[in-house]
Amino acid sequence: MNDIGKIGFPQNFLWGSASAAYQVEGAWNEDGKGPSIWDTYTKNPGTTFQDTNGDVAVDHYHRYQEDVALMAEMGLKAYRFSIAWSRIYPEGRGEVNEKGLQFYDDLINELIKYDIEPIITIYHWDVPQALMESYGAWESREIIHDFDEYCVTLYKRYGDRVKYWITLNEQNVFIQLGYYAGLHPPGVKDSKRMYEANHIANLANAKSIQSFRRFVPDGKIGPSFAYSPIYPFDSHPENILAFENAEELNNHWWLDVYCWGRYPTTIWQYLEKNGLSPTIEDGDFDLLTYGRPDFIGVNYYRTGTVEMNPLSGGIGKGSMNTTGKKGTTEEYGIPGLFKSKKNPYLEATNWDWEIDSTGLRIGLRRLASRYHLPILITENGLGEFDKLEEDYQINDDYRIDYIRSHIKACEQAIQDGVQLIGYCTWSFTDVLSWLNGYQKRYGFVYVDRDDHSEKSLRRIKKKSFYWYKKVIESGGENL
Ligand code: BGP
Repeated sequence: MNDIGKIGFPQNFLWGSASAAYQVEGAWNEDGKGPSIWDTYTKNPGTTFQDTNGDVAVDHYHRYQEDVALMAEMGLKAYRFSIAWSRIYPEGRGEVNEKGLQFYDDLINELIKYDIEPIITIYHWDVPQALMESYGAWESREIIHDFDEYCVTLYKRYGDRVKYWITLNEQNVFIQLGYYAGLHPPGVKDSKRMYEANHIANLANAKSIQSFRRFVPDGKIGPSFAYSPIYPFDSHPENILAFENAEELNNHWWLDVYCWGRYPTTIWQYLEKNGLSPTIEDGDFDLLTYGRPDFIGVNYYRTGTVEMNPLSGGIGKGSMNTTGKKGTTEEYGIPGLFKSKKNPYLEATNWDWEIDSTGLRIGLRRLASRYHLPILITENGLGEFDKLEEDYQINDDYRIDYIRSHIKACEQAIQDGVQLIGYCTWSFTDVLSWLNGYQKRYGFVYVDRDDHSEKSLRRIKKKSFYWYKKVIESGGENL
């Protein structure tokens, strides 16, 4: 498909940026906040890069006014942030913490003051520790009710001012890393438990959308999915089959449930045969069909390329590059289904994430044609080492190149017919990267801190800040 004609971006396009509570707020035990699973997990030595944690993070809790003023200076149209569940319910359920609610009230009002559309992420991985202790969090159906109560509290409090809501951020990541790879809390490595927890998260997601219809009838809601469209390594039929397996297991396994309320057939069959399929109770599929979202939230960083992986002697869990030493990622796969393969046509970052703006266009088109829903890009960006020069300049041209090419891909996808609501970069300021510490930076605004010291926490605008400001000003014309 060639690029004929120019449609450009819609007038009300949400030029935004995103963050998550644990990665920016700090104040981990202030104003009545209870601990989350990340507060406790990161205190176990060896779980994160250089044992970094979000106790202080970039201190957004105390500096949100300064951060929002910078967003306003940039001309940002939307800011996506998450709410820390244990700030609202320190014990995960029961008593509400008014100071927690007040913080997000203040943040929302500050954004609105500058005409910045607030986009709330209800859950960005930080389940209250108390719920982990009392019933194993996502491994118990009790969480469906508690999550719903938490959601309803937010809908009632902020539904008058917030139109766009994200339910779960990257369920596919927090479930797989938490219950299969053992890299996120609770550090479990068990496929059966993963599929069970995942089904419960699906139900919680659907229930929260069902309640949303009652309390925020004019709002828009959807999950954010970590979407890596899959490519086959080549046209060998076995590799095409591997591609079908990976696309279905890695993507449709979640998206079909969100959008259609059902699991894809062949992977369901595979799990049944292997004793891994989740327990289904009466009424589950009815509830799942209520969960159809208003839009699909897409977190896009890269594509994945796969080839066949023999059942016997095939590659299993690999290992992730969390150090920024290029080339240290190991291949991973599922024997009998597929394994990952480096794509020879793509450059990669220092963390081995392949850079592929065409992959974004391909992915958006696949989603639009399959699910017929609008799409909101809730994350896209480049994690790299940044250098603070002597004169307080940060010349992050590599980030500008990355975002520019991805915005172009968005424009092309719009021409292709994709209904795109907005584009949020990851992230506005630098933030804590869950497993990669503070050295992996994503922001338009540099934060003066590192893995070992909080330093001054001063905010310094990078070259990309001025560039994105012009992009927004020109409605995406001036790239
Ligand atoms: C997504 C998460 C974000 C953010 C981003 C960058 O998966 O939703 O919270 O961390 O990825 O990832 P990383 O920090 O691992 O580089």
